[in-house]
Amino acid sequence: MPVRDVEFFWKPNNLQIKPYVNRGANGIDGTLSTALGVAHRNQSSILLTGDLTLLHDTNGFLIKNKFVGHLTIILINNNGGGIFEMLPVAKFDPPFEEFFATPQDINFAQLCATYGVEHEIIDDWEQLKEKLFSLPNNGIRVLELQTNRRTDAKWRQDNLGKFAKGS
Ligand SMILES: Cc1ncc(C[n+]2csc(CCOP(=O)(O)OP(=O)(O)O)c2C)c(N)n1
Repeated sequence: MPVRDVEFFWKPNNLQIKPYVNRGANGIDGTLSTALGVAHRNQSSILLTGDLTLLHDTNGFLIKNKFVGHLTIILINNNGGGIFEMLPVAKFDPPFEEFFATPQDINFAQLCATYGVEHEIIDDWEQLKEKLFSLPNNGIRVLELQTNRRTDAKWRQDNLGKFAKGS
């Protein structure tokens, strides 16, 4: 959902941010490597990603020793595929959790430590803004926001229609 949320909520502005979207044939694979490729020898960059998408490509972190530049990864960790909560099948559990949401219960602090990547849990918006205000020049870091995919889906279902009608 992160890329869809950006489409819904990112207001036009003149900040000169260059967005890249890893869409391809809709695959979630390779997203981390794409972001590292974009950030390599370039401006400090930010990747906004879901947990399953990041997990699909964690070995992308192995380029770390050759990577020149900075990448901040904003990880929306809702423990599984939040996108599937938007489908009618979400009402049917089983099989929803095991076969659609596929939560992996990963401790990202430990995972990042394995790859020698910085990791931090973000608890509030002020903390996030502060972290993004001025990006470092080097290294890779993960800023993890823990969210609840069910609550988020309900919020979208309750509110997106209203915004579309402008009421
Ligand atoms: C290579 C590949 N495998 C599986 C899928 C099916 N798929 C689409 S979205 C998604 C879940 C993504 O989960 P996450 O990155 O945690 O984001 P969220 O849905 O929670 O926003 C999956 C498995 C895909 N698009 N590409």
